[in-house]
Amino acid sequence: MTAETILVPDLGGAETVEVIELCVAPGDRVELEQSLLVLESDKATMDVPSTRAGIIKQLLVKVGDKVSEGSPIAELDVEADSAATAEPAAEPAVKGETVAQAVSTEAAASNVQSAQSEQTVRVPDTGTEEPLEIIELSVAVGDEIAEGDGIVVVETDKATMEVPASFGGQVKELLVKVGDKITSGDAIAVLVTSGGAESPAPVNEPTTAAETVVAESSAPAPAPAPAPAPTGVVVEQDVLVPDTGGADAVEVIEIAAELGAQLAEGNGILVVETDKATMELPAPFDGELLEVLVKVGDKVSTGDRIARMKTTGAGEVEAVPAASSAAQTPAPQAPEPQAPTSVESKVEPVSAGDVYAGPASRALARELGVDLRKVNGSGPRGRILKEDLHNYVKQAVAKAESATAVAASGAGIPSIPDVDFSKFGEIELIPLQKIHKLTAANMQRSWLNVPHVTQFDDADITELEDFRNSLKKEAEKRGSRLTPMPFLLKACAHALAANPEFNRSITADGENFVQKKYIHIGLAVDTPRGLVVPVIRNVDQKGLWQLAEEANELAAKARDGKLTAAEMQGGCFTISSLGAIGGNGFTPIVNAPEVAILGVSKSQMKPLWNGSEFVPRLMLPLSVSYDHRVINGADCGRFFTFLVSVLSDVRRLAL
Ligand code: CAO
Repeated sequence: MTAETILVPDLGGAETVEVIELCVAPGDRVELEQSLLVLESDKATMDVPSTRAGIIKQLLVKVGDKVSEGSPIAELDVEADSAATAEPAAEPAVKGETVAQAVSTEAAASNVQSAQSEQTVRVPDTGTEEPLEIIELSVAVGDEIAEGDGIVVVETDKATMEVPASFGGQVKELLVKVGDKITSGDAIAVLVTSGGAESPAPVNEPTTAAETVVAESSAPAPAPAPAPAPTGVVVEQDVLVPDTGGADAVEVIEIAAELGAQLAEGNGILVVETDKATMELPAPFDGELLEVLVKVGDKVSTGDRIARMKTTGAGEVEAVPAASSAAQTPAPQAPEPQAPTSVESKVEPVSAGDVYAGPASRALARELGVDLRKVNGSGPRGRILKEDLHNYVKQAVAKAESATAVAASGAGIPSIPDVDFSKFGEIELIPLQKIHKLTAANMQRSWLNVPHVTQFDDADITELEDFRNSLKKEAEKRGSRLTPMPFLLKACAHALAANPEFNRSITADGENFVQKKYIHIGLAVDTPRGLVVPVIRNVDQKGLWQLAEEANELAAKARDGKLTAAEMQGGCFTISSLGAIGGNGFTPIVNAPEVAILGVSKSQMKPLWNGSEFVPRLMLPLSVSYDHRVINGADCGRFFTFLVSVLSDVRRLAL
């Protein structure tokens, strides 16, 4: 492995550009040409691809940094083979610093054809008298290294460079350590070379020029501004494609301005894209956009006509004919530029022009078939990042799945619109736990499928509470708690037995009722993870103490997240009690395919007319929601009256 430093390539004239996106992280393996980061000038975004395959050792820049040509951006661990084959192209469009030249040797004259010999590796001419700091030792004593393998890595304020061996051998001794400063001619290591090795090159005549790795880019250069119209002249001028930096036939991917728009110099007219960069072709002067001569998908090259604009000068000179040769003449021949003063700079981009994304994101969008205009960008100034696309696709898939579920249930309702709440203030996204998602899906399914009706009534539980309080001590002795819940369970079991239509389900095809001959009742339990409904079996066959124990045990298991799936299945009816929390009443949602549910609110002492006077009675507000496909209002009236009568006279529980 050798360390290579990737530098910022030729920026086509731009001085400093901003790093707006990092596409890789330390530890990532990158392939040749894979994008490392995205740079942005005021005119273009540009991917910087890797010119080596290897592993990212270190990123030397972060988002927001300003870089210019030659700035180091990343260090790569490159396998020797990869480094050897990944020399820059014959005519790299980049310039970069030269990594330390090849290592030389003291044993220049010695012939090592057959015998083993020790040779000292020295620092070659570094091109500077400044000492260079060693930041890394690339080899250890005992390592067999080949010609070209790095021995140490040194660093200047501009670049990190590797000092490679100009001959192979075994490292016998390292003469330097991290932090040492070295200059040309310093001894850095002793190698044992074996027979057959080539004679090393003499000092100061390096044999290997290990060039710094630089990123190559075909990003078009920013557009040179053609000459504007002379003062006082109304001119219709053609807008030409500026020097694209060698990239021929670049594709028009967006029309960024509307016909008739008053453009200020620099406002984008088109967006073009190469495989490496996306660039706006700006208006070269202030004026009105008369015509766009290309469409999305067209290929354009330097000098092609892309639009016509009208500029308005301040003076009173007659208009120059449209598309005259003078209008197309480049700057040097044109009259002295003077910006018209009367033209307002205002761009009304068409929808496609709103898209702000780099080439990597655009390529990914094409691959995924995503319309970028629908994606919210989370990057600087709303730029669309790759992760925005991934999130968009995830949401789209989730929506499609829930739409399928809704369609499958026959509802076909429109979905609630997706709102960007961050527009209105600070927000935080809290991912739904599985249990929340399940509850949401179950509730929605029930709400959409079951025609709900809810009835309300109050049960006089004065005597029930007297009885319960009288049993509290005994409950303590048994190590139990006796709340109103076991009484409610028992009363519901009686009411279900007496009103069998409440102990039914309807088959999915709507053809049959399923009459259950058992009475299993679910108990809605509020837990930190969400709502769960454990089921107590054969409630009709159990006494109050046993029901109290089972309810407490299942509620505790639910809160600890220890319920098994089996413990939450098989319910015929559900009790949802908010009695310990408060409220006068609520409309619970039927836990389908059950057909009814009891809602319990907080008991309250109320004045009750007994025929001759008002007496204080403890009243328990109850509600029953039911599936009107299975149960009629009169059925519920009977069920409810029965339930209330049992709760109001606990002796009836014994019947
Ligand atoms: N009125 C007044 N007090 C009540 C009451 C009521 N209706 N129901 C219970 N209480 C009292 C209890 O008696 C107990 O007080 P004491 O210890 O003095 O007797 C206290 O409130 C706490 O009761 P609890 O909540 O611990 O026990 P519970 O058996 O009544 O309820 C359970 C158990 C699991 C149902 C409950 O803890 C729970 O999770 N409720 C929330 C269910 C829910 O979220 N439903 C909504 C679902 S959406 O449709």
